[in-house]
Amino acid sequence: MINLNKMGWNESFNDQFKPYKEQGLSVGRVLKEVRQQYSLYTEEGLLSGDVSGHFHFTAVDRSDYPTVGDWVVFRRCGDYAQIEQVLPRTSAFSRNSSGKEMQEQVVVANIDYLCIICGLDGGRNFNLRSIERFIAMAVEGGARPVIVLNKADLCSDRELAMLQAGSVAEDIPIHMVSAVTGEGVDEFSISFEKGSTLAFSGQSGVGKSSLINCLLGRETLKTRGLRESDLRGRHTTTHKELFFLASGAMVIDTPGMRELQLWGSRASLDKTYSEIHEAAKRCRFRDCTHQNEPGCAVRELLMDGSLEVERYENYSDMRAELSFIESKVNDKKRQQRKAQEKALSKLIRRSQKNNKRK
Ligand SMILES: Nc1nc2c(ncn2[C@@H]2O[C@H](COP(=O)(O)OP(=O)(O)O)[C@@H](O)[C@H]2O)c(=O)[nH]1
Ligand SMILES: [Mg+2]
Ligand SMILES: [Zn+2]
Repeated sequence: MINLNKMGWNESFNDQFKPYKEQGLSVGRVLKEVRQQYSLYTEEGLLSGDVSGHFHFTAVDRSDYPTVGDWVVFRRCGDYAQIEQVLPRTSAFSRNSSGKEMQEQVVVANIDYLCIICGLDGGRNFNLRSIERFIAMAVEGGARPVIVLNKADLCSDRELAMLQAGSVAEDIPIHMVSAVTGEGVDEFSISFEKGSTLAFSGQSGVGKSSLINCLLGRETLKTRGLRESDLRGRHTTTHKELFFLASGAMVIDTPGMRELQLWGSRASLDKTYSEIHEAAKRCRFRDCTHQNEPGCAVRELLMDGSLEVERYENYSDMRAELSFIESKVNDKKRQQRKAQEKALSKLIRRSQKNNKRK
């Protein structure tokens, strides 16, 4: 029997699972997902499976479906797992799905740390504004952000890189590593507790898969050579997958994304931009957008130079994006509520008619 605790199983998952256990169902963690086919790690080893017909029927949103990192309840049919439930997530890293419709896409679930991987190869793989977006999404989803500056071997001024990274991230750990020379990788790996789950995120080409290979000490993941012309790595990771590290932690590789499409609410910016959040309390208007209102304390920070213009602009852009998402999500909820009310009143009318007939 495999001990689930090594995979991050805990008391609270156990409590959630109890009623299902009594019905003779089993539980496992999703290690891999390829087109809705799931690999599960269970007490009895690896199983593959997919969601049951009942699951499809009751799922409302894409985010209801299992994703890598999820704990799922399943019915065992021989060597096959029929997934019936996703246990409530303790955290999630989500983005806005790339489709037309605004929808939450849960990239990975139940992660303790979101590692924001950057590449110090002099290109656009080290971008403070992009780091800010990832930090906001880590906070939004309930994971602790960690900054990883990879390709240290290519960096001519490490001190400067550390300073720059530190400027966007108070109190966030920063690691300087190289997946090629292996330096910094051990220190990085031992900084996470046994049984904790990390997710690697960041643009494609920053070295996520290389770093995981380095951590695993073998060539498990495919990586590909750089195109000399633009320093960008080619996109080779096509699915998410969870790996076990010798240190006892787990790490999930994710396909890179050119730009992180935000998901969540404006509140997720408060921790990322704590100095703006603090100043905003002193703005004259409570709903100040910090654009051109009189008595705006945030713009005062800008004027006296204590808030960088780029940082402020990134904040404003993200705030606008998140406001838009919030309003769309509210619209959707309102529509759903309306539909429910309509169905309910129809039901009531019908029963009143029936009563009259009696
Ligand atoms: N010089 C150097 N190259 C690296 C390092 N890490 C990754 N690379 C290279 O960067 C490219 C992209 O790496 P990959 O792991 O596929 O990036 P991913 O898209 O984030 O998974 C590959 O050519 C790697 O060999 C590093 O620490 N130093
Ligand atoms: Mg990759
Ligand atoms: Zn203001």
